[in-house]
Amino acid sequence: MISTKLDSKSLIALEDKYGAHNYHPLPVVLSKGEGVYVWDAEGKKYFDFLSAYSAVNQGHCHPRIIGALEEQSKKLTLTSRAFYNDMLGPYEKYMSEFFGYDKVLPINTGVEAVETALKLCRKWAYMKKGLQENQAVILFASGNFHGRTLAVISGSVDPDSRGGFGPYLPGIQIIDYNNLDALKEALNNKNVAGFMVEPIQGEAGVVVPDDGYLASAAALCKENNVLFIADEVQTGIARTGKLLATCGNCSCQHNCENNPEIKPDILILGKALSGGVFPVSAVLANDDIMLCIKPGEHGSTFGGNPLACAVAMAALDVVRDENLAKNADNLGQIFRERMNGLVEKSDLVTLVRGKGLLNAIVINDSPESSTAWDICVSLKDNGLLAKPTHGNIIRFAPPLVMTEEELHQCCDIIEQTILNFTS
Ligand code: IF1
Repeated sequence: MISTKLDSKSLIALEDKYGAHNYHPLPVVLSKGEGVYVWDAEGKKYFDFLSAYSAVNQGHCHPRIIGALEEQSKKLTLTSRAFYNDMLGPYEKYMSEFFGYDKVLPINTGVEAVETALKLCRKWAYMKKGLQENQAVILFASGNFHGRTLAVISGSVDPDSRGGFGPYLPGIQIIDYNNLDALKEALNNKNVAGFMVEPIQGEAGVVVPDDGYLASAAALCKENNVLFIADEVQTGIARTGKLLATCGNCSCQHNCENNPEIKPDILILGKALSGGVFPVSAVLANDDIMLCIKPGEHGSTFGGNPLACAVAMAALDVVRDENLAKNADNLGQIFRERMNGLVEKSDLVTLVRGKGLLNAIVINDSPESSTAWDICVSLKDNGLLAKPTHGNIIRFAPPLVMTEEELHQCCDIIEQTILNFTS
């Protein structure tokens, strides 16, 4: 076990001096995690209500996932795709069956999977839809977050993510999120090849679209021979109370009857696909789309490595065997009920929204104020870690292995912190 003897203050000073300043973390230094808990360098215990941005859905250091990691790491970790390996085929079969697609393209980080989907969509547009070379347009929704590469920030409207990094990639058009008229209008352009969308926008502050928006958007795309591309990097793998937020046609056993069938033409997964152990992402599609990319046209040194295959299968086994979608659904309802109670009692909280265990509360102050940040610092002092987004919104996304009793304990902490909060 690696043990640093430094205290939190010195560890923060090290990051400040030697690390690039591309983050502004909450002042807490974590050194251990187990299930729904993390511990700081001084040994103080916290409930984790961020789950590494929904990567740790299965809880920290899940023994089954770590077991798979340990076992495989002693056997074979990386071959590159220059050779076959004995884990990739079984993993690809597992993934395709688990999510109901013909094929999977394995890659590493979320944003690489998004890039893969964009490339696949463009290729399909030229090979199958018959667009003229270099003419393809992919629609993005305003308020989106799909990662940090140049292609992806070219489709962002967030000045922090985008500003100062130009020139931007052409062939991207941004339309209003949750607005079917905007989509219809954009689809008049025959060069549109795809629509990239998050089923719930995480970074925008857990923005849940109207019921029926996703299904209608998918139907409009189909009518216009445009690929409906779902970025489920954050919403996928049981986070929103179903295996997928677009669930309706996959092989999961969860209750999807309130959801009309939405089957994305391209499905993008990441984060919790590895239970947060290391980066594992994937793009799924059927043959007519996936086979548009040929040998040599796309890939990555680490994509599909045997270690990732072992870890991801264990991570998905846990989601299925521990019924994490159902648990997220149940606990999410309790959480929103409790937070709605708080909205009644406190002038500081105006709204709670979300699905499953992807939720946010809106703080009654301007996005420029430091109130939400200060509340998160108080929450930390009271033993619960969460992070503000877009100034006055606090996102709450605990690991999905939480028990009902633990959730009530957490709601008590949130309630007490907010009722006692004075700026
Ligand atoms: C950071 C937010 C979450 C994502 C969706 C792709 C990616 C992400 C829907 C890229 C990544 C992360 C990255 C992290 C902050 C974070 C985030 F607050 F910015 F919006 F989760 F809510 N699609 N989201 O949410 O995946 O390449 O990072 O593996 O600091 O950038 P990645």
